[in-house]
Amino acid sequence: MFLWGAATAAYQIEGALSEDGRGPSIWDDFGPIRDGHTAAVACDSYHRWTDDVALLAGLGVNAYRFSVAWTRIQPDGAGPANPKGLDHYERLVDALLAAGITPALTLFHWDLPQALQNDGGWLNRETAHRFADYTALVADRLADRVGLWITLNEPFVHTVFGHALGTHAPGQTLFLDALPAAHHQLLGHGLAVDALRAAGASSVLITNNLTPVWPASSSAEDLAAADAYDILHNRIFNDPVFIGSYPDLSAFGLDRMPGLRDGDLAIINRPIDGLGVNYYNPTRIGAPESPELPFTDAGVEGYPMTAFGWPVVPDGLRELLTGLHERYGVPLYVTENGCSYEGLDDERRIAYLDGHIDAALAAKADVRGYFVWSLLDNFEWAEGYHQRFGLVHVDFETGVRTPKASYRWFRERIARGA
Ligand code: IFM
Repeated sequence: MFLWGAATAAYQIEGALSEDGRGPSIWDDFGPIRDGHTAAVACDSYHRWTDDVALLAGLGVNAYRFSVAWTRIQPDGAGPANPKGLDHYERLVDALLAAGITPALTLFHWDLPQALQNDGGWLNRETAHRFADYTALVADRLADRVGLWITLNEPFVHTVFGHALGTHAPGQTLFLDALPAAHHQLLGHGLAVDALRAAGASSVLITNNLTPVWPASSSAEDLAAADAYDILHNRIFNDPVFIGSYPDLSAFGLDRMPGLRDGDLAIINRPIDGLGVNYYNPTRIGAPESPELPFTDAGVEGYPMTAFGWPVVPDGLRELLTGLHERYGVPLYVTENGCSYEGLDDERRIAYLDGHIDAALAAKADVRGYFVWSLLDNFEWAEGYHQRFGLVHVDFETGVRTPKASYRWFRERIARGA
């Protein structure tokens, strides 16, 4: 069955940051966030989750991708489960199943327990083991009902924005010294796969944020720079999972992946059931202009832009999925695709989604699902509430949800089938 879905993430929609024993996460006090916005209430989905399920049922999707907040399960990132946290997600899962919707559960969508950050966060190898412990707690309760498990969401973005550039929590500016955070997330992924299998989980994915990389020209310098960027953005996060090795990092002056120890790759390379692909736009790369990095972002021009300033290139999704199929040969799920635009009559979102769905279905690849980012307008990280990605408008003063034109369009598109 092809999965038609919508996606969200706990920190972006739930609010209720101090309720039912939830512990602090690295995002709770992070700043700066545009206009000082906070996720204290967000979409209030911790309280309004039945409204969300009703919206999903009305949309006609057969899958919902959401994430579990680690700090609701283990407030300090270790130790026994907080029953109220597990109960919350169990109620959600059961309500989805009752509505005929497959739960697609992401275990880590960036809201690391602050207590683990205090011990070094993902730069500390121990965090990978804590992640596996947390995974086991969730899987022991829900493995019999969750149809699709996603270990990590976008470890590239969490590494680069959170640890290299500091624009996301935990706000570190380590540049290439951030790479151990990538390796430890991937190690955590592999250990979590073992925990999921032990609990009887069936379908397990990792979700990566991926981009087709276009060289700015056919010069040798631009081609080499594009290759280096492809390694950093895409292959570091895919190759060890599906091939069992890291790509050559010599373009970054490294002879091996920082943090890598004997035996790690066998864990990271545990067999899984496919790759989750989050696609937003291609990247155009030219030769380096400074000695720090072996590439420069040359910008994609000549395409319409979303409100976020991201180029709209539907065919990039076909190119990406086809290339992933050729390199890895695994089932692919588009676990996020969408755009930020204002307004309830969101014709530009409809055009965006229509073009990207056609592109996904045209790929020469085994594509098994497509999830819109996002069901709801929500807390867009450092942008606060400024970027609206939802099929459903949320009034952040009142929590009132109003389906947009794109919601009605997506329902009809789903009914037409894959
Ligand atoms: O909102 C984010 C999401 O959390 C991860 N993928 C990209 C989305 C849009 O920026």
